[in-house]
Amino acid sequence: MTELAAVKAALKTQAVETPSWAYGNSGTRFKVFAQPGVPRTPQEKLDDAAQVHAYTGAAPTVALHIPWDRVEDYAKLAEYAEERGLKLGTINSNTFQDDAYKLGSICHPEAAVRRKALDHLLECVDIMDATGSKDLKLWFADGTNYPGQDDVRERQDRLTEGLATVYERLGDDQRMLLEYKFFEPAFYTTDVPDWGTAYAHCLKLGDRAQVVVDTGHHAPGTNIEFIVATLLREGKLGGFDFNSRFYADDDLMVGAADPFQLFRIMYEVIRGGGLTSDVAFMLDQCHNIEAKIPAIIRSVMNVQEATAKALLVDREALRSAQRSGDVLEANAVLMDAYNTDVRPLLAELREETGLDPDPVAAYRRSGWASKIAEERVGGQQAGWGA
Ligand code: LRH
Ligand code: MN
Ligand code: MN
Repeated sequence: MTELAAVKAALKTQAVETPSWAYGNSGTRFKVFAQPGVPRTPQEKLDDAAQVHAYTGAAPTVALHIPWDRVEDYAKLAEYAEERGLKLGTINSNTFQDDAYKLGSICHPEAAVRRKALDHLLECVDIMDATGSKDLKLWFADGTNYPGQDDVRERQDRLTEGLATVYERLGDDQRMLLEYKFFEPAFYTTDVPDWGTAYAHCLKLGDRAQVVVDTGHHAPGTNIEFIVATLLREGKLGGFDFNSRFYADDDLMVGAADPFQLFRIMYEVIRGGGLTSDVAFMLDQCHNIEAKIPAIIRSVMNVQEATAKALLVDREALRSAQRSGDVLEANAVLMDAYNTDVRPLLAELREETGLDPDPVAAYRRSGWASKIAEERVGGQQAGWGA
């Protein structure tokens, strides 16, 4: 295989999971700007996700968030997805929007609240059994706002206990993906604030517990690619929640704020064998002011572009520059790949697989946006308040 053919072959295998909540209305705590035609049901979110997959050919799975995507019959929802060429992906738990969770969920000081949270997490595994989902993604809003508010160590003990119970409930082919976030909604301590804490818990739990890197969940200046490289070395990188941040957990389109960072991350993924393993590439985004479906298409393309550039790194040349201590040359090799315009390559790849070379333009021409604007009245808010 020529080098370019190998790059193309690798790109063809990459799948990006889209989140159901990105299709619904969303906003900040100041205002939700409703858009015409947004889905009213989980089924309609899947209809939109099918559009993204139809034009990119690279978004075959959709993540659900429970209870935002609550339905009577999850097996039926999985069938609905399959009829549209999709599969249901990661099940995301939600232990952050009930009044009971004011002081936390599985780290809450009261046993009754911990039990409620645990029951929800166990229900999420039941849902996975029904949908055929392989991954359970856990993110906890747990933490404290004031020094002394609760015992930080005891909260870790409660977390350990709760996670172990969920882990034991998992099937042999199911994984638990633990997500960290450095702050928000808690401002003083967060119970899973960083990759180290998540890693320590996952290590204790076992092989089927891995860490999720949400790219928006780090302090400014954090070297995320180093975290990625480390987790991959340890066999503990479960996947990504991709998005962009300028200031906090902005949930903007992946690759929009810092495409170079995304390239560096993808380089470490490829370097560590993560493209051919079971690292999950998921989006976790909200499209507050831009049209949602084309933004999600754009996001999938951004991941593909960063991946293509990372695949184009001349690894031989890089290694030889690194070994001979040629700092400038090593950096130049990396930058050469980053500065390559991979759009023609990706367009060619799409044409080879029977897709339109320009997925956003093809979607715009399709008339789907005006069809749903006409047909759907009273679209659902993504998550918050849903
Ligand atoms: C938390 C988070 C987590 C949630 C999602 C809606 O900030 O990143 O992944 O499930 O947002
Ligand atoms: Mn996330
Ligand atoms: Mn987030």
